[in-house]
Amino acid sequence: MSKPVLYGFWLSSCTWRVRAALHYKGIPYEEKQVDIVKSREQLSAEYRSISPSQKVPALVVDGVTLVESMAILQYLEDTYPKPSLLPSTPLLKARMREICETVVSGIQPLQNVGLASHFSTEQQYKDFTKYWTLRGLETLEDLLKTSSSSGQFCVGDHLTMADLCLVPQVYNALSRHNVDLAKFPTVAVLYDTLLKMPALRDTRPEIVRGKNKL
Ligand SMILES: N[C@@H](CCC(=O)N[C@@H](CS)C(=O)NCC(=O)O)C(=O)O
Repeated sequence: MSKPVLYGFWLSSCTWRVRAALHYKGIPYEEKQVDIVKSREQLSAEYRSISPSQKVPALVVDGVTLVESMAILQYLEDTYPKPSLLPSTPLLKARMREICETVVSGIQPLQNVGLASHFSTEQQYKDFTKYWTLRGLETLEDLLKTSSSSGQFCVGDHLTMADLCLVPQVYNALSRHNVDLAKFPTVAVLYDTLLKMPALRDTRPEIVRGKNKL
């Protein structure tokens, strides 16, 4: 079977979730860059034939094309169960999904680059995206105070999908809005700790940019 091909963008938080899962599970893959910012390649007919939503990521794996980062993570979990990205108990799984949903539904779509052209000015877009980023971080701070018993992972005692959602979104908050993480101490500690883990450290945007000479 040929290597999975990840269609993504180096700076995309949704792509980073999948990249980190592939790395964590030790699955060799090739990443093809789809420039969603400058040349907006996601809007081409060619890319639409890969992803009907014209967004990244998409993963070609096992002879099929999968879209939606959380569906891809679950497929990888089901097909490569070790090491697992799921906690062991029903409660921890629910806690993990609380964190995932807060990021995946409550923050990322409200700061997506695809929204920019729907605002009259760039400042309006920035204010809107910053507002939802800060609200999301406030939510995450409170949720994580309860769910992160170890202080090292969002839930439980190993890496889960929640961590793969949290880190790229916080990275985004810092790089786009220069958010003061002192206001979110639990998030800040987790972010620093998790970003040292190879699955996240070695798949971060600047590494991908360097590899692809972007
Ligand atoms: N729910 C989707 C969201 C995908 C998404 O919004 N991707 C962004 C990058 S993180 C994108 O491709 N934006 C380009 C656009 O909307 O035109 C997922 O989790 O995969």
